Amino acid sequence: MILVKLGGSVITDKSEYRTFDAPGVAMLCREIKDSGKDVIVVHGAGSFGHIIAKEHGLADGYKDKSQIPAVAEVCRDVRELNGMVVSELISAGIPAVGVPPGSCFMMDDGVLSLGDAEVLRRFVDLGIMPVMFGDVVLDRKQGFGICSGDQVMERLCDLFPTESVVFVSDVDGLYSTNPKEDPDAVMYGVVTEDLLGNVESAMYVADVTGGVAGKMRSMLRMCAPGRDCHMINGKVPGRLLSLLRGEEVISTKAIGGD
Ligand code: IP8
Repeated sequence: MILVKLGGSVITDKSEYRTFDAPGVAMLCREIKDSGKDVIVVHGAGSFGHIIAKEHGLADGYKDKSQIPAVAEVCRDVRELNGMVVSELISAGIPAVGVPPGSCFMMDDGVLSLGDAEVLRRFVDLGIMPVMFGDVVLDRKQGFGICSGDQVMERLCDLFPTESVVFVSDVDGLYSTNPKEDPDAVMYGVVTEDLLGNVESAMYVADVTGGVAGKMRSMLRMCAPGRDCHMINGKVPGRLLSLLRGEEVISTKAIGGD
C-alpha cells in the first residue's frame, strides 16, 4: 500500500477561505490512477479548516460554548472539501468514499484511535479507497480537538502494510525557510531527526496543526525499514506519477526508524 497525503496547500488556496483547486486535484487523481498502484489518499484541510479553527482556538480543545458553532462550520467545510476530492477521484476512475474521522473515530488527549477499523479494511478489501482527512474529532479528555491528516496517515501506516508514504505539497520539499519569501532558502534532499532539531526554529508557517516541522516529525515517525517517505511538489505535472512509478524525482526523503 502507498499512502498519499494531498496537503491543504496543494488542494486549496490556504490564504482564501474555501477555495478548491479542482484542476490541480483532478491532475493528481489522474496521476494516482495512471500509476496503477494501490493507494490510499488522505487530505489536509487547507482554507476549509485552518482559518476558522485558528480564529476560534479549536486546536486547544473545548474552552466554552462560543466555540461550538465554529466546530460545526469546520466540520461542514472539511466534509464539503472531502466530497470534492472524492468526486475528482471517482472522475479519474478510482472508486472512493469519504470517511470523516470526526464522525467515525475518537481521540484521547489529542491522539487519534482507529480501533480495529473494520470499516476501513472492508472498503479496501472491496477495492474502494476510503478517503479520510484533517477534521475536528471528539476527544475524551479535551471535548474535541483538531486531528491533522498527518496523524491519520500515521494510524493508517499501522493498519495497512505500507511500502511508501508520500506527502504532496506546493513546494519541492523541506526548506530551511519559506522558499516563497526567501530567495536564500535551502532545500534539504534528506531530513533526519538531527537535521530537523537543528533547523526547526527557523521554519515557517504555523498552522493549527504545527506547520512544516510538525509534518516532518510525522514523516519521521512513519519511517520504517523497507518503507520510503517522501515530500514532493504536487503542483508540478507528472511528479507524483514519477514518484509512484519508482523514478527519481526532486523531493525531500525522510530517513529514520531503522
Ligand atoms: O490540514 C487540519 O488538518 P491538516 C484539520 O491535515 C483542520 O493539518 C480541521 C484544521
